[in-house]
Amino acid sequence: MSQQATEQVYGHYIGGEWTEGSGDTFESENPATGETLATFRRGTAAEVDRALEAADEAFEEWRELSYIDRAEYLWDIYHELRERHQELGEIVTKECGKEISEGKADVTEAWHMVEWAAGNARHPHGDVVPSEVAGKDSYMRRKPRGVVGCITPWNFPVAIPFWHMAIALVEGNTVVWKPAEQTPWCGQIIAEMFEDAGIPDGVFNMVQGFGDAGAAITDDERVDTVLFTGSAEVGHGIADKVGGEPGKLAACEMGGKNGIVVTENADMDTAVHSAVMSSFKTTGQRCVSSERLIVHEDVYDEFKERFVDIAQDIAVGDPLEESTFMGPAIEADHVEKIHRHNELAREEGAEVLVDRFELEDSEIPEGHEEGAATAADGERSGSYANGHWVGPFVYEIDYESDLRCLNEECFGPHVALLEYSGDIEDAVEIHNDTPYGLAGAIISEDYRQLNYFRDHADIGLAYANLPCIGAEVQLPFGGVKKSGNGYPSAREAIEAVTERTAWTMNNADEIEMAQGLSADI
Ligand code: UN1
Repeated sequence: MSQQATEQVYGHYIGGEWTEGSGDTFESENPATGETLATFRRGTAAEVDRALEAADEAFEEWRELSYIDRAEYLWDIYHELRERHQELGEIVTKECGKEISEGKADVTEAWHMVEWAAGNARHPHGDVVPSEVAGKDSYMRRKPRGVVGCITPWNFPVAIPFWHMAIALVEGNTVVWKPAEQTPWCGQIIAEMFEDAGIPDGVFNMVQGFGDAGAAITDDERVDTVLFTGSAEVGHGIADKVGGEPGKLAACEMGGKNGIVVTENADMDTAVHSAVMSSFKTTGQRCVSSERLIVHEDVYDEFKERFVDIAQDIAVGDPLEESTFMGPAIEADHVEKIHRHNELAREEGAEVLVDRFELEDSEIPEGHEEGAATAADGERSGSYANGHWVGPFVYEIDYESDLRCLNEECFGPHVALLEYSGDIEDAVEIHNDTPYGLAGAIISEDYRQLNYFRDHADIGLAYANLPCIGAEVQLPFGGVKKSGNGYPSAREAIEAVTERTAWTMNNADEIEMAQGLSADI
């Protein structure tokens, strides 16, 4: 599949073959223009069943290959991702609305993960463990768990599928993957890459579709591990259901209500820059985006003035233009959701500092045809008129523990400024006061404050003097509290997709037991 939309209806990749299946059609839409990119088939329980059967059947042979042979297929994909960087970056941008440097970074992150997982195939995969008994050797060996179900989100439509699948496959599992329903085009392209790499039939399977197809995967007894990245609502359902079944395992990474602490001795340039990046990149639609800025009273006014100035002017626009900072929101329903969060903050007493939720017509990108942007009757026209545009919403509010606006994730360019007084302990108390615990940052020149934050912030990803977005693939990516239930990426994902065997071998002629246990009969 290329850059051009076609009349074709795209289906699923199951057992090494393309199939349309029996489901209804749905469309992939460009969130900046509302235009249809391509048409796809919705996966039904029947397609999921065939995909699971294919994955189950393929497992026995796939697991017998060496790690290095399995990784070979991924190296092919690694090269393809690199060669098609620009093209794929543009496709990511067209399908999920991220501005182009982010679209390309998504592809870069994908090949980084493939490189990490495939390179890992040349590392020993276990441990040598000493024995109490001189004649014995003990090892911890890993073996694949079997069929891994992967459910991935739209905001990283190329990178996150590889977080899950590259690791699962190199470790010897087979995969059934459902891409997000908002980004099926990226799903189609990734499936074509696996096909081109010649991966054996049934080892990799892709079923397009919605939540019902996802549930058909996660609920099936043939699935041994579920790797999920997405909303807390869906992730908790999966964690409860799958985690509750003996022998099954779920590693889920979910949302956040991430905070940045700016202390009294922060460097202001670093503070403002980090907060802007964390709050507005990807239009606030990263699970690691910040929605709370917790700022010391001594620097509050200066920080507020500078942050608000930038939020007021930040370039929302055509995501294919390099000068754009924020593209559109993903879809109309999401615009509604962001609106509800903005209104909730107002109802709870927010002092609104920036409200660009409804962009002026003049702020909507002009489209490439003549006379675009605003027609004479005041209605928007032009190719971007139907985009899902939203701008920054910044408010200040007196911190109170149970305000919903400070506890519920918006997943948009919606951010609260909270003024604190006192010490780092007071800031961290506010920082930790949400049900989530994914990412956060501290901006401070005092190493004691940095260390305190590192040790006491209830989060999985903590940054010092940096934005709280942009983690590298070799780090564990996951959180605590409502944000996490396992880590579906990097080294920790290996734990989720492998079983451990403690293998103890006797090298002596006699049997000698540990713990002084008598071996006499
Ligand atoms: C997400 O927001 O869903 O750390 C993933 C980052 C990226 C991954 C974000 N590497 O910002």
